[in-house]
Amino acid sequence: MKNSISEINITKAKNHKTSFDFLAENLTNKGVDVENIIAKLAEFQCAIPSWALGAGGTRFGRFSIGGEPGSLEDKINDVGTIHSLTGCAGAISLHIPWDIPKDVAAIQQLAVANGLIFDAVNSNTFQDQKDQPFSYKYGSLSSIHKDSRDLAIQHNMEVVKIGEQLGSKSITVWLADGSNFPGQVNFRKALQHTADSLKSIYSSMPSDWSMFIEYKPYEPNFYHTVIQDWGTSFMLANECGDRAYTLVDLGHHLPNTNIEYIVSTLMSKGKLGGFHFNDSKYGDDDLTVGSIKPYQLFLIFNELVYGMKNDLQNPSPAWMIDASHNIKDPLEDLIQSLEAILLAYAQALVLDHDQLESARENSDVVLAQELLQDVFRTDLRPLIAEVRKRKNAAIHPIDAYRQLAIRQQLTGQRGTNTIATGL
Ligand SMILES: [Mn+2]
Repeated sequence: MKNSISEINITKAKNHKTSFDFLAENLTNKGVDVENIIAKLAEFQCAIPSWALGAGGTRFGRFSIGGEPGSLEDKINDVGTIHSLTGCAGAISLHIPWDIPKDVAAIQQLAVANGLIFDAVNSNTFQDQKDQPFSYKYGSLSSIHKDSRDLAIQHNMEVVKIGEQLGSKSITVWLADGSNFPGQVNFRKALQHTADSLKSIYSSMPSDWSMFIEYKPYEPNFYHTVIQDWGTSFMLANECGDRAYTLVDLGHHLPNTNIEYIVSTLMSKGKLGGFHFNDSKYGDDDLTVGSIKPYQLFLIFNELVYGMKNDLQNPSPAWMIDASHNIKDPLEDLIQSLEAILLAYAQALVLDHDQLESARENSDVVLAQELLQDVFRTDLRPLIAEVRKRKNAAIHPIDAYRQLAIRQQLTGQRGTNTIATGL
């Protein structure tokens, strides 16, 4: 595929050079170190979850698009394709039990051949599996029923074991636990059980592993969610220990929440461990990153970039796209998401944070806004394209994907009626 991408790049090279040279000169004139930014962008890698490669939509109907991955091997190959085109999707995040590797060595080999590593593994206690002895209907790690709690703890431990074999170093725990009606559960007991269960899982992890605790305000429970916000996650992470962190998922906030402020607070306390990208208009819509609120994404990246430079107590966050819906070709959707992420990251890198700080110190509100919006309204896409070109990825990945007729090829190989395993 690399050869075909290079051939397509040749046809785009002249136009790209004109736009990049123009942008690079303008940025240099403003005092921006373009090469330094290119180097930082080139290092950025974002994990693709194994459940995002089929036509998704977890809540409602699915419309097959043809050529969907029917096995974990297919999914790894699809992420490999995205990585070849974009140069920034060098990791896959597995969801257990949807994607349990049968032959670990073969799966590892396939990942290496695709230039991929295994990022955080994800447990699933939000649905019962076939023949499960105790149900999660009334909760898992928080359940009032000890048998269900123990089963959920055991499952998380098994997920860590599978991750260990693959070289993962972290587990993400997202709990659907909560209640649908007032009076259904005792808040205090549910929270205490959750804390105790998480501590059991945490203490069983290898010493170089981290735990990411995800929060979400509502859904699938609509009255109360045990880990409803960053504060609850932060508190539980602190109770577990140094290697437990909060995970921010962009869609897991009530409308208009100031997510960039949450990011800033968590990083300053050294507790932002993982980050899930998506976009939303109303709730946890899981839309393509940057499709609805690109300015918010830029403001969030400003805090991430500030934190990565200044909050040295915070580890480098584990990045993952957590989006899935049912009308786009998922590979094109993921390529669009990666472009939006890199663009917001580039904008945040180009922003002169020292100048912004001095505007703040002078309470020059107007200048602060000017600085932010000047960067946001500068078209930095040629910068991202240049990073890809230097990595022998596609200057324009969507164009290349279509020119190479990748979906048609996948449909030819896998058939028109395949349905991705998982969701
Ligand atoms: Mn998530």
